[in-house]
Amino acid sequence: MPLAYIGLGSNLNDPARQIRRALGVIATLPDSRLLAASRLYRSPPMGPLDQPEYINAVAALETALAPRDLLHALQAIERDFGRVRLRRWGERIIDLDILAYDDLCLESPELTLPHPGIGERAFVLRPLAELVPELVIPGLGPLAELLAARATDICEPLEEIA
Ligand code: A4P
Ligand code: MG
Repeated sequence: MPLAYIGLGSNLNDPARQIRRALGVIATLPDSRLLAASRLYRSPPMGPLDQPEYINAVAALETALAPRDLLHALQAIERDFGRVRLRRWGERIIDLDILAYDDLCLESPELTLPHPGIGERAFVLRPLAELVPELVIPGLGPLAELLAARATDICEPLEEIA
């Protein structure tokens, strides 16, 4: 089965709770199996600075859903959570992005794979590296190298493992 990585982000209405809830729903997607989820990470907002900090996580999902079907399933979850689009890169109750889907490289109006910007975002790279440190992102290169270039960006686990 294809393997997809899903990026989760939230900065409204108890973001940590929203991320955990969303992981619970992702685990129930048809023809799919949630293999792993990263810890929750906090980071300052990218984009407008007058918004709360974000909580992010990454999930690894084995799925028989085609990429567009997976996107639509994730968008349905966003709608169920009551997500309203306020402004670009603005606050949101939940954001579910397909970071990568197998080795697929795709550029269409609806879906770009890997997700654009993934290579510059510590809040994506760090949780992803927790799950698959050896990952090579199609078209971008080794995750470890991308992460090294972002070493000074603030993005820390909510709770360090004791
Ligand atoms: N789309 C294309 N490719 C994909 C993909 N691989 N996965 C299209 C998901 N969607 C994809 O997305 C807009 C359109 O992208 C969708 O209709 C889909 O067809 P959206 O989530 O509805 O809009 P958006 O999120 O407001 O826009 P954008 O530019 O995608 O925002 P980002 O890039 O998701 O950034 N700061 C921190 N610290 N942490 C964050 O998680 N997130 C954002 C949002 C801003 N700042 C942040 C964070
Ligand atoms: Mg999005």
